[in-house]
Amino acid sequence: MESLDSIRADWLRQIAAAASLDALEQIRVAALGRNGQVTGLLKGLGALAPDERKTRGAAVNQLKNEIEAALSTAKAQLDQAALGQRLAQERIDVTLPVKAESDGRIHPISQTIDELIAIFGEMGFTVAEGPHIEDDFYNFTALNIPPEHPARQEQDTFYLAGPEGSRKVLRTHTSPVQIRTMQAQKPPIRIIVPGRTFRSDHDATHSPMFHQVEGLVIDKHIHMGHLKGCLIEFCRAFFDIDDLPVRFRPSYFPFTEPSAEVDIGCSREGGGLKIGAGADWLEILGSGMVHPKVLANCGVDPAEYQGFAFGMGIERIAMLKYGIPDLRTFYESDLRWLRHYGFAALDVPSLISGAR
Ligand code: 2NL
Repeated sequence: MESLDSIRADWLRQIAAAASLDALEQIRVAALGRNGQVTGLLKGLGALAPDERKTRGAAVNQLKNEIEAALSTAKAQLDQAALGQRLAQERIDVTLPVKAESDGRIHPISQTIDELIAIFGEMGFTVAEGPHIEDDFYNFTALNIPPEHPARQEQDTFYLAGPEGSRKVLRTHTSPVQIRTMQAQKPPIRIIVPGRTFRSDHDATHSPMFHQVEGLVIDKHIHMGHLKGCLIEFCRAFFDIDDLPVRFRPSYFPFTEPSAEVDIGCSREGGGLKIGAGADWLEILGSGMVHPKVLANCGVDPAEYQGFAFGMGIERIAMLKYGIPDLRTFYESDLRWLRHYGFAALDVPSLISGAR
């Protein structure tokens, strides 16, 4: 009978030499399969005398175990090698620049929001977001907007049926997010809230869905000087004009006191609009010191904290900065328009390359 040692040496040599998973599988079948050599040895044990069967059986089983272990080690090595080869072949460099001929464009609304985040981010603001469907309390009541205020009328606000006979609204401004932030966080607070807003209004200069950004700063000693410095800085950074004239004009909002509209210098000579020079003024945003009632409505003590807030329409400032003449084109998904007014993927706003 062939010695088990030479059988072992033969299989281990074959296993070590196997160059593929297929070759390894063939070896396994030839050794341990139904008609394999080692299986045959195990079957032959039955014909032996009891004493011999015991010693020979232990030796054959050990041979079987050694071959199984060698097969499994060899399989793991071949698997590893196959994976390494695939990884080497399929390697992609995710840091390579986007192909110049790519047709994709960043929508001017997205680009403008990214610019706002870059500018206010430099000043220490973070971005907050919240739901589009709101309660009366967050959209109106907390903001000191009285029940008879025109904004609460059906023709201005989209009302929805809520659960159990309650009433919901599509937010008409992003202020509810600031209300939620004041309820949830202790000052100091410094946030901007860009997002979609909804009003029941549709004509050449109004869309039922549009975008706003609002800002909120709350701390112990915040005053009108902080409001003015912050918003002058913003206007100059956004329009990329260092000496852009900025004017604060008294105004009224139920949620701020005092309130101020912010205008930038421009010229309308010759029919066109030129930002940054001339004798005319252009309204850019609304602002004010947060009304003490609004602070109290959110659980912030107005005797301890003060703050300022501001808000502006994103479509409007995008149209002014990028010379887009018609509001309605923002939402038409016209690819020719997007190729003209859109931005390349790598045109990332930063204050080093300019916010454009
Ligand atoms: C505009 C004017 C403004 C605010 C928004 C605000 C929010 C809270 C408290 C106080 Cl939670 N104020 N927001 C303040 C002043 C003006 O927006 O013309 N928006 C398009």
